[in-house]
Amino acid sequence: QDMRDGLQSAISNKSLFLCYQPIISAKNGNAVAFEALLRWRFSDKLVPPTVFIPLAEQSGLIKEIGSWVLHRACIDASQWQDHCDASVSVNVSVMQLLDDTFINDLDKALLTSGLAPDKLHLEITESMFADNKKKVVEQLDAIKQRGVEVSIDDFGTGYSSLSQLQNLSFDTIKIDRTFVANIKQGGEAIIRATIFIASEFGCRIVAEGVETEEDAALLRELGVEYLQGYLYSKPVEKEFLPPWFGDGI
Ligand code: G
Ligand code: G
Ligand code: MN
Ligand code: NA
Repeated sequence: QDMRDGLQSAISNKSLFLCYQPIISAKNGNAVAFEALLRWRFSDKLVPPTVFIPLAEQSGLIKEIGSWVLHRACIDASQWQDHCDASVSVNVSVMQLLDDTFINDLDKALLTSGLAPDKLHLEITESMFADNKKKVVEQLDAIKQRGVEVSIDDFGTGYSSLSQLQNLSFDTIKIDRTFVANIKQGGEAIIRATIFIASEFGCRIVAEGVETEEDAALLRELGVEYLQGYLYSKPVEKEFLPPWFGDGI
């Protein structure tokens, strides 16, 4: 309850902030995008998003918080466009996506920031298709109409079947970090299969949770084009991002 009250005033008292983690081209090491990851400072501690995002969803605050994230991320990205072409990748929860105000909010964020729509990627999880498939597809169509890109996050961990994913236009598949973590214990087969699916669907592939040079070398050999993980950088506030010069994707 205490935490819920805190979250209620988190936007106005500026205790929410975004960190960014680079997504790197396996070819040349440039940053092609930065994933925005939300952080909340509550009574001098950082509450993990795995705790406060569900809380925000239960209380309906996710609308307001999600809208803040979208606007902040678009403004930050439009500022780094001055020296770097990298896109920004924003996580969107299912409740947020399905809300009637979402598309309107998206338009506002693009308009006020001046960010080119193709520099914005929205990350959704495949488990979103479990219920409400029709409404999810409608929203994704509206997003795509605006030229904004869609990534499937945590691929392979959700409950969707491949048949649910067909006919959906998405641009990027993100291989979940659990498969990278056990790449030597069966993960490799899943990664190979995912790369095949991505090429059939004509979309890009990002591997998450790349922690060692060995992981990176293996993934590169398998044909993964984009890499993300602690090897390159932890999520950090934008002031602390190393000055990668992105080509953009
Ligand atoms: O950032 P990690 O550092 O702890 O993120 C944990 C989880 O929280 C991830 O699944 C991530 O997708 C989710 N998350 C982080 N930031 C956001 C956000 O802005 N919105 C939503 N909906 N989820 C987020
Ligand atoms: O679900 P999503 O993919 O949005 O979550 C991203 C989460 O993964 C964040 O919590 C982020 O801090 C974390 N993360 C990013 N890179 C690494 C990594 O190399 N190793 C581990 N263990 N976690 C990572
Ligand atoms: Mn993500
Ligand atoms: Na993920």
